[in-house]
Amino acid sequence: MSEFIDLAPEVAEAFASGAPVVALESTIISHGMPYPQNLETAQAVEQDVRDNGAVPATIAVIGGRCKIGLSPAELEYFAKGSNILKLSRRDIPYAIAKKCDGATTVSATMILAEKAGIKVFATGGIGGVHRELAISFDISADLTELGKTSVAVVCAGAKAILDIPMTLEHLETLGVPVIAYGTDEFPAFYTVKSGQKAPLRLDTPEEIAAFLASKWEFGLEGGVVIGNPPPADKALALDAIEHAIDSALVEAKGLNIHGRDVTPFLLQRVTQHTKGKSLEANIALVRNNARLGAQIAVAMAK
Ligand code: PSU
Ligand code: MN
Repeated sequence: MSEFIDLAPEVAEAFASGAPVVALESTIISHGMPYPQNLETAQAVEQDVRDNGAVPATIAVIGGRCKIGLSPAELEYFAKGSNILKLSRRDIPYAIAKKCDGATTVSATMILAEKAGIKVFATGGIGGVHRELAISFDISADLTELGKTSVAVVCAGAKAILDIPMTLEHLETLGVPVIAYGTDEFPAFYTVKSGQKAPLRLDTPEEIAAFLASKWEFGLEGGVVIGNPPPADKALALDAIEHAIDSALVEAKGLNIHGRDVTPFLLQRVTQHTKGKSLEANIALVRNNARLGAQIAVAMAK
């Protein structure tokens, strides 16, 4: 194990006994949801992983140490904390050298999960190609990471704040398999449908485990996107979310929000515009992804 990494006791035990482990990210806690829903969700998600036979490892950087698994007090700190950096790949060395506290995005969580030997990671949604790419040139570092780091990311697709067709095109260019779970369509986070057919479809955790084994045992490095549709009873209809997204995008432009602040800003505004309905959907889908992530990790351990 790298000298920069600390394993939580529960995770160290899981490694020692060969028990399945699922990585979880911390940006969704610190920058993706408001308090206290973020804390309740982070705790529920960890329990969902346990209830499905795996051990949760929420990943973050504390005082420059890369933490694989957080204690309940650390989880609370990330939910309440205000001076917590948002870390993607480029920011990790800064956080380590300056002994900062940082929440890991999908890209940074994938890196630390891979270094710790964790193959499955569950989150809400991945970053992607932003709308009006030609103006902002904003493509999430998550996509580049998926192109090279061998971790499976269970998510509810990409949010409709993004350009989903361009995101799928870019993932193809990067050689990243995109699998829809139990459906033909790539999910769009808040909504079950995105209007885009997923490139691949698999229907059971065992099929996904076999897919991952074929990819990595053959030496085809890089990540995999597993798009798990949000639970139907909490998912939103497209017309319920479209207006909220459009308003949030206009506001972001007016306020000249850019770089790493764009996604947290849009998420926060969409939550306000939908009067919390999008947050409810967000919580339900993260938990749904944690359950599937655990089932995949269990199938891989067999
Ligand atoms: N999707 C969510 N909530 C989040 C994020 C995505 O539903 O909090 C976070 C993830 O950590 C993702 C990051 O990796 O946003 C992408 O940020 P950016 O668009 O700046 O690359
Ligand atoms: Mn960006």
